Amino acid sequence: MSRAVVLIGLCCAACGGSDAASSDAGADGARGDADAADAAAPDTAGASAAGVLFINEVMPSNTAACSDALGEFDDWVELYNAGDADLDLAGFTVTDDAALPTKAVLPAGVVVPAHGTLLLWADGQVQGVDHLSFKLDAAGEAFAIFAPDGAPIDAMTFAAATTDVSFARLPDGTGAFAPCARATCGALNGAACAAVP
Ligand SMILES: [Ca+2]
Ligand SMILES: [Ca+2]
Repeated sequence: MSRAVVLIGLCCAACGGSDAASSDAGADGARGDADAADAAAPDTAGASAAGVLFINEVMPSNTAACSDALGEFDDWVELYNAGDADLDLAGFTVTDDAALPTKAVLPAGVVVPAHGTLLLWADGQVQGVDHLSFKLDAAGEAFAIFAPDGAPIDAMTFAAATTDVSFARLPDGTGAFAPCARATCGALNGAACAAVP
């Protein structure tokens, strides 16, 4: 509680520095006057993800829809952040097994941008922070995501999948899952999935 510390704090508060923003995680009430530094700092509070973060599209059988950075056509799950702040998913868990909610723990560096999407590759391969330790079952199963404290964020189940046809929410985030023959990997489902041939 030295005088120097107090002065530094006042300085940060006065200039709206990012240090102040990062120390008050979850201070959603202050977002109204957030500056550029605040907007750039992902929100790591699990509670803020509820009702904002959604499983948006899944593809359990992929041979031609889209490939990962290594050119592999693997299973994938698309997350959608309907909120106004980026969501840092470090410590969140995902699973395809209701009995194992912590099957895969998302590492640092997994961020879903505000009003944007993030693709997670369910390929069982060690190829980056956005690759999961398990694959999806094209015969049908489930996918769910939980906050670091175990609070359920979103969950869905899917029936047997047709190759290169995803299950996509319409509208994004809130709608029901329906087969989508024109999958939108990492992009909003929008109108592309509206027409099923
Ligand atoms: Ca892969
Ligand atoms: Ca999509």
